[in-house]
Amino acid sequence: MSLLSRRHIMMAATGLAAAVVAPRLVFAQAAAPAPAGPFKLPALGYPFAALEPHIDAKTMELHHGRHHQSFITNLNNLAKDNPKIAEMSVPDVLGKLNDLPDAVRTAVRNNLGGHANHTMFWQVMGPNGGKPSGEVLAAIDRDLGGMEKFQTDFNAAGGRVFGSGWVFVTVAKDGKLAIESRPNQDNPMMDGKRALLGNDVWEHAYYLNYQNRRPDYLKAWWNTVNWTKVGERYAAAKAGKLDV
Ligand code: MN3
Repeated sequence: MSLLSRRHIMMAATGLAAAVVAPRLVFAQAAAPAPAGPFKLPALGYPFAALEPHIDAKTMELHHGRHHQSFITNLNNLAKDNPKIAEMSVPDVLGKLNDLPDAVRTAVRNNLGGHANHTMFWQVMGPNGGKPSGEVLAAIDRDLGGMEKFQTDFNAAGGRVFGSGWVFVTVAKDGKLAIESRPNQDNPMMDGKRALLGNDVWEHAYYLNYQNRRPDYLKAWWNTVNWTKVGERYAAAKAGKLDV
């Protein structure tokens, strides 16, 4: 066989191999994105590594891209037969879970609660946190006994969550703050309140870096809090305009 014809056969074989492989690649690429739907994963707003060393990049990548994305995917599937969960505001759906059909109530509670909790979580963190000031600092002094007591009490409440859940600072309709924990993906909107800020104490939020040392994670987390954003959330909550 001449060199030329041998090359020809090899090229043909390569082409054949590419033709066989190509559809699988197309399939893999098409399968990866979330199914289309009204719910979208909110952008993180900062790089995965921005909160290091307090929260490592891998934890952030998995937490945002896998855990939060799974709530979005589930919500888009739920919305196919229950479009109202996307048409109504998040506080309206979570505040009236009893209005939902029995068959989907728990799934909406978990997945829309999870979506709301994580959307808030990404917002209240950031690389340039600053310090609390203005009205939110005054409210912390008034309702939570000042910053030092507030952080001590919040960490203690987060440590007491048994299993999976969240520790929040809630805002009532009159602007009053309180430290409250919730199990699973429950959110203060389910009780007509709003989360000013909150920390995720599910193990996936800290296990890669802190393993069983949840108290260390709770302490370090304060270094990630974006107080500018928390101040904005407090103003929005008082104005009745905090939707997530
Ligand atoms: Mn989480």
